Amino acid sequence: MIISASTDYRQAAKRRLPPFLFHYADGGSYAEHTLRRNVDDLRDVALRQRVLKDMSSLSLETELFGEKLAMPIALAPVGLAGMYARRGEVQAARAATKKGIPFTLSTVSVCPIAEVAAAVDRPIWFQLYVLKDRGFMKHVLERAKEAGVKTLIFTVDMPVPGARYRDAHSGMSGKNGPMKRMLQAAMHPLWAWDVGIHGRPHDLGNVSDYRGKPTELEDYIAWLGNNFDPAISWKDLEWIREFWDGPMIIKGILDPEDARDAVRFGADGIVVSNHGGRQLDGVPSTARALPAIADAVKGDLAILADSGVRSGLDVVRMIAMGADTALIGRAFIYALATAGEAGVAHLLELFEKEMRVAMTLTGARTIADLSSESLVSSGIASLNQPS
Ligand code: HOC
Repeated sequence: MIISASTDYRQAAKRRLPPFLFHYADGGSYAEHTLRRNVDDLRDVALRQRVLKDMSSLSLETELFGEKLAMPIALAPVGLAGMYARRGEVQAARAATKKGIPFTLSTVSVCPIAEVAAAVDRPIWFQLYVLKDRGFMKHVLERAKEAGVKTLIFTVDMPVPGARYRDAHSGMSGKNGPMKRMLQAAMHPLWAWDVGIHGRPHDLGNVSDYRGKPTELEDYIAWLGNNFDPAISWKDLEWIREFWDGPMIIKGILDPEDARDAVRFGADGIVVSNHGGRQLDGVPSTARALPAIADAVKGDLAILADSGVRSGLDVVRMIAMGADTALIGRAFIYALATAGEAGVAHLLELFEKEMRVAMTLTGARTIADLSSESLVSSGIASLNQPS
């Protein structure tokens, strides 16, 4: 069944990528219940159709931290995105910039910050994890500043890794991982040629830059394993503030009390997110969590939302439920893997068209016009009941 353009790109990406890489992007944690609910719950949010309202002029433009966005979408930080196409982060950043929206570089990218920032004429956003190695965190923050980054997304829902059984099966992790990955790469020569590795493993730009030596996937997995930091607390925000004076967005908020704490600790924004269902399986979908969080903190800081966004309709739904901007992750990764920059550009065009149709038929001329009034109230009410 075709649900959206990203479904088509997903199928194409599945054919093109070695399984360990496809499943790394596509998978979630444990039984992947939350991963599925993200998509299903959002799709079930019913839009309220309105007619005969002269919708001849329509604007998708919005503003965040003084930055103009052609539509309320930013590309989410995705670890290892540069393995999905040659210099993948550069290609995706170019597509986003040409479309007038921000691209967020993950800490664990293939391309280093300076390379991506230099490839586009709009400041990229940068995403940071809390790692035990605070020297590394400081190092990447300095590099981000030098590269002209203004907006920082600080991911806080990864004090421990989620149990990702798909990765263990596919070869992304586990003791036979290296052998499985090598065989799979050999069986996907088109991908190997496209990403330009020709049998060589990938180097992880920011990590290598810090360690002063190439960091290949194997090495990265070991380094990462030692670096998750369960001691993370709100105090870490104060530490980061010493190095960062630009807008700071806390990613991984699912509870209204945490959202209020983010306000109290001086965050400029939050991402309502369950990490795409990749961390704690069994937590609510973003669609279910967002309305209560928006009730608690709307207007006090910027609200971004991700997890489950697969179409322009989903963006409209997120905005109507209280988000200011939606982040898209898997959807752009599938397009990037299939057709590089052109694929991401095409996907963003489709998202824009879908948003235009949805706004025209819900009677919203501007992004500010989208509100709970744009939804059929029973849709939201039923979503707010525990499932
Ligand atoms: C502490 C570093 O977010 C994922 C990504 C990358 C994880 C790196 C964590 O796989 O969900």
